[in-house]
Amino acid sequence: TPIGIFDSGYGGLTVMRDIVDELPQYDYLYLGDNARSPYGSRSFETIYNYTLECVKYLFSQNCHLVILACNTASAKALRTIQQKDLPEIDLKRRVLGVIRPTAEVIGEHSKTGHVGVLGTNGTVNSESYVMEIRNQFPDLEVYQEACPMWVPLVENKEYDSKGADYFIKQHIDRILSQSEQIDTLLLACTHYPLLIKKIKQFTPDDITILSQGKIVAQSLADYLERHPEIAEMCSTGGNRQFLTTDSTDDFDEHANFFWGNEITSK
Ligand code: DGN
Repeated sequence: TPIGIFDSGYGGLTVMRDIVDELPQYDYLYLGDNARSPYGSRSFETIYNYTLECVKYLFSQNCHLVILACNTASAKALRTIQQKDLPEIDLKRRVLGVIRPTAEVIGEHSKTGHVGVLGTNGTVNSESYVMEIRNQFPDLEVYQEACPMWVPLVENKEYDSKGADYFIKQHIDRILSQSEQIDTLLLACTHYPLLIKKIKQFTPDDITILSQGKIVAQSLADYLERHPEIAEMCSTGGNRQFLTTDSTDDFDEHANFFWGNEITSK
């Protein structure tokens, strides 16, 4: 059975890229809910319902393990799905997100103990990162900034424009103004690594910028090692399949920017 990877749209492909690099042997089935994306500013109820529906779909396609490669879905829907829905659906199925693995290592990157989290409105308002990071590193100070303009900059291919300069500088300045001691900035959204060039341009050199793809991939590798019974269920053929809830032509046209190669979706 393939490992299911879910995202609200294209963004999860940046996470899947790193997962596939780390664990190329497995089969993967990606589902992008492009018809209803972006999730970033939607309500808790809506994000939860959409995410659950997509997770159930991946289960129906035979996935036993599903990764929510979307920060907004991980922030709003993961806990309820793990605690309430999975026991009702099938005790053997697993759904993992991207927030806990990132929270588990962020403290190792900071010397000052002051870290900044950049994400969508949904991710920031949920306070999920603040809670998860405090669980792992109780002494860490966590600052947050929602950057609602950054996803549209990427999706409209405006990442290299003057307009991008304005909005990227605005949010970097805002988060850094919360504390002079911040020495680590986490890009807690699937799209932000694609803005890395400009983010670096507006961030002082002594601040570490963390993307989460590699962190999530390493954490999944560790998880599969610790849970051989789940790893055994995941088929190893090196297949990658891509599904979208919207037009496959649009998906194929835009997805290569996130994936790095041509994609033919279904
Ligand atoms: N994939 C979303 C995230 O990581 O938060 C960003 C896109 C969106 O739905 N807003």
